[in-house]
Amino acid sequence: MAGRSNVGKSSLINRLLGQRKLAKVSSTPGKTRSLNFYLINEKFYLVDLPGYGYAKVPRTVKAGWGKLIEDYLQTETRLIGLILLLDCRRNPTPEDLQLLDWLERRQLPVLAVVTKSDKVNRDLLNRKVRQVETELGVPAIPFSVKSGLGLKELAGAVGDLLMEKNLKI
Ligand SMILES: Nc1nc2c(ncn2[C@@H]2O[C@H](COP(=O)(O)OP(=O)(O)O)[C@@H](O)[C@H]2O)c(=O)[nH]1
Ligand SMILES: [Mg+2]
Repeated sequence: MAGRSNVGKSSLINRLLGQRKLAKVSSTPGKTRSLNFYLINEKFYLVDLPGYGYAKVPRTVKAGWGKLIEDYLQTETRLIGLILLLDCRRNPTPEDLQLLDWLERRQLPVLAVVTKSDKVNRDLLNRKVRQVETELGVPAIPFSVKSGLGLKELAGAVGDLLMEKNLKI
């Protein structure tokens, strides 16, 4: 799972796994600087990549994060896919596109999740989902931890991915 700081990644992980405080939800963006591995049912890891795009982080630290993520995405042989989170009120950033670039040669499935969908009306949301699909060339689903929108679809998509790898729990 990847996405810029404050996109709602920790909230989504907690909601997806049904645990209130597994991943730390912060009001201070840019806090998580490492990869967090969650072993699920002793079968597979959900990997929480460090957030990016937080303006106050020094350039050298930013470069370090980029390298960390690039290395992980390009060399982790057990990686089976990427879920990229995007805020429904923002446009995809160069960093978001960079992640897809790093993965391109590996031809792994990518799913975009449009977060905080409760913050905009349905029309805007639908337009955003289509915009993301067109700009990024990957399927996108709207999601909200508040309303639960997209939760079933996301769980289903992850389940399908695992099933393909015979990792179905
Ligand atoms: N309204 C709304 N707020 C959300 C949603 N998801 C996350 N947030 C809020 O966005 C902020 C950042 O969330 P967090 O999960 O820590 O983001 P992270 O930095 O990507 O891990 C917190 O204040 C969350 O409560 C959502 O679906 N709807
Ligand atoms: Mg977080």
